[in-house]
Amino acid sequence: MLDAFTKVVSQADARGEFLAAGQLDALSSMVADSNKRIDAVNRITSNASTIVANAARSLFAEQPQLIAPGGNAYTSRRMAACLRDMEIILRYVTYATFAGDASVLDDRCLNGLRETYLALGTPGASVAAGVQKMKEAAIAIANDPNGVTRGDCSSLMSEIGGYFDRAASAVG
Ligand code: PEB
Repeated sequence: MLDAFTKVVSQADARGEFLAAGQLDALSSMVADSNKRIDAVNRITSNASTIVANAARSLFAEQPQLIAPGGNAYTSRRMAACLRDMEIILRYVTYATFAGDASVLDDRCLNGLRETYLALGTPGASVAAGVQKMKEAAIAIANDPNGVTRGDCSSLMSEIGGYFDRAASAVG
């Protein structure tokens, strides 16, 4: 598991080079903007159950076969597993956002997930659709200008969106 700092160090070390000025600049602007990052993580974290529940509700409205008898989220056991999976993915997205690096998401959540869903007979494309819904909801909450110091969060939001896209394309 790497963060934005250890990632740069490990890449430089692999090449036997000192840290480059451009890398230091990028990290120093990340530090300068770190309150935005922590606010975003905080907001997504404290709204996690709403984000998961609304995304799942909207997924089941669009794909009602999932909750019909024989569907992949039919029975409360499978429904619970589905909500839990969405929550796990969202949790790893918050870790990646905090770390500023996708490796924790890749290594501990997405690695092998497609194969797991194949083996379970769970439709990966539906999981991906659920992840996209969480992305919209999470970004709407994290990017809400009310109640925080206003600033430009566009690059942070696209970074966060990228972690959701990565999760969706790992299973979809
Ligand atoms: C991944 N999901 C399921 C299982 C595992 C995961 C390992 C099998 C074991 C179990 O049932 O608990 N676990 C999960 C994950 C990590 C992990 C992400 C990462 C670290 O350790 N069903 C649907 C939707 C979708 C869904 C499309 C969006 O209809 C999910 C939610 N996952 C789903 C379901 C099961 C499951 C298991 C229904 C149960 C499958 C079954 O037993 O039939």
